[in-house]
Amino acid sequence: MNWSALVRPGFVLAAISLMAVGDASAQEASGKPNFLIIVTDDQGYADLRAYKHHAKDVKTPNMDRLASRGVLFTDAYASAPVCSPSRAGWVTGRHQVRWDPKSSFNCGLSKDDSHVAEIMKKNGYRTARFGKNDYGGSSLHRHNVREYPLNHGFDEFLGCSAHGHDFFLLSKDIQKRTPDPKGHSAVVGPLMHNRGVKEFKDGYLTEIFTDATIDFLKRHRKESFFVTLSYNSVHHLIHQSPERYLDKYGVKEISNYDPNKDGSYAKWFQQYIRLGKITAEEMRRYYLANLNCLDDNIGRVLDSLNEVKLADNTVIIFFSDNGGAPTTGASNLPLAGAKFSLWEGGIRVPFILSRPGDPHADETWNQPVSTLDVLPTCLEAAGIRLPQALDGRPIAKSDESRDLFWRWGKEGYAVRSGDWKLLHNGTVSGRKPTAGIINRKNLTKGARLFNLKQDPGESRDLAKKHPEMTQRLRKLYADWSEEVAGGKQRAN
Ligand SMILES: [Ca+2]
Repeated sequence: MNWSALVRPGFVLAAISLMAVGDASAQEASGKPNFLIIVTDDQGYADLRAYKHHAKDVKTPNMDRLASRGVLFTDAYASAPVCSPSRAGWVTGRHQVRWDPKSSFNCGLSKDDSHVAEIMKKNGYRTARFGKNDYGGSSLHRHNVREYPLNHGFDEFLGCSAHGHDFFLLSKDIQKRTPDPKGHSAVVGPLMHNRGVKEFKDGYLTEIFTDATIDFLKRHRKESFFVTLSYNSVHHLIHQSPERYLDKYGVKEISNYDPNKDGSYAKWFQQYIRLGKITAEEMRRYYLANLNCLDDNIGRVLDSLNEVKLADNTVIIFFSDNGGAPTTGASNLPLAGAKFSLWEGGIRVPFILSRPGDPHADETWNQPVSTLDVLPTCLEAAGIRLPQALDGRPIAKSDESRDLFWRWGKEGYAVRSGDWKLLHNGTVSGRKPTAGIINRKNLTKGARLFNLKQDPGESRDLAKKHPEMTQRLRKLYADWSEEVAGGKQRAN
């Protein structure tokens, strides 16, 4: 398949329909590519080996394998620095502040915009989501809300709707015995499964989501499919990995939560999401163990695509929903900041676009792209007409011209235009961060201007040196704010 013409939908369809049909399944003959979207959780910018800037101690051979068959992006951004709004953005291709102007943890899905799964389903795709769903508080644990996958275009779902889930405790019994099984952002007990729930007496979430995905690929190999595989790895509780991974990284197993001696789950959970019981150095090892297991499981999915002979007709897009978190042991170096903030470390994420036969395979692109581009990129590759007024756009080479915007926290906002970034009221984590996180405590107040090309770590505020640029970016943000609030339309 020749993807060089991907910037033009008509050419894509022509290219796909001309491809050689080796293992002539009905699905391949239909000429539609399949889609597999792999979302990781809180993965650090330096925690992908394929990057030149990778952390020295990180190994991700399977993510690297994906990068080598696709394009790796150094300047890819999530639309928010935390899980829920970032996810609401990518699945609609619309910036989530359009329906959640205060930009909160609880944005939900837009009532007026189609979810990517709805569009895919309407166009004949078999759809499934495995893993973390998470559009914020008011939709958690409920089957009867628009935010539940089966109510917005997915045929199948196995996963959780919360920010996190215990990686091991997945039984009905533990749910019954825990005083607050849903009392925290992380939960214990069965997974949500289609219109009911499903318990697992043994098993590990990363492997369960992988197994479910592989099973789906095998069952639907003769149809066109759109699958999102949203791991909750490498989110807290980061210390929870299968023993063989802990052994490999030289850290000890910590006993699972036990309601008979640990009190509430929330209280137990809180002990492990900050440094204290676990040192910073140990936390990094736990993180690497968890990431290693994640990488192995991504490898299993890639192998299964080869096994069912669909690798040559499946577009894979891989990214993290936000930057590395301050206390999981993630590394965002050389960027500053972390999850929960609009410093680069909170919003710039690992991102791979892997298209079969892409002539740009194994290239690294430095142009700014957004997770809001995932939906339009998929639709264009499928030959589906794009909805009006998307904030994302199909990813194409040398598209340098766009401006990107973020809003978060008290009067917090950021704008990127070319190499310049304006950051207003950047915050830092109140918790002591691990070694891969730089906090710029002295630069948090007011408007700070950075040149990301010269200073990716946002250490030198140039606002006073370049007042005209500061003003230009302020104006861009003001215009954007007006537009997303329903005011004048602006060309994307
Ligand atoms: Ca996240």
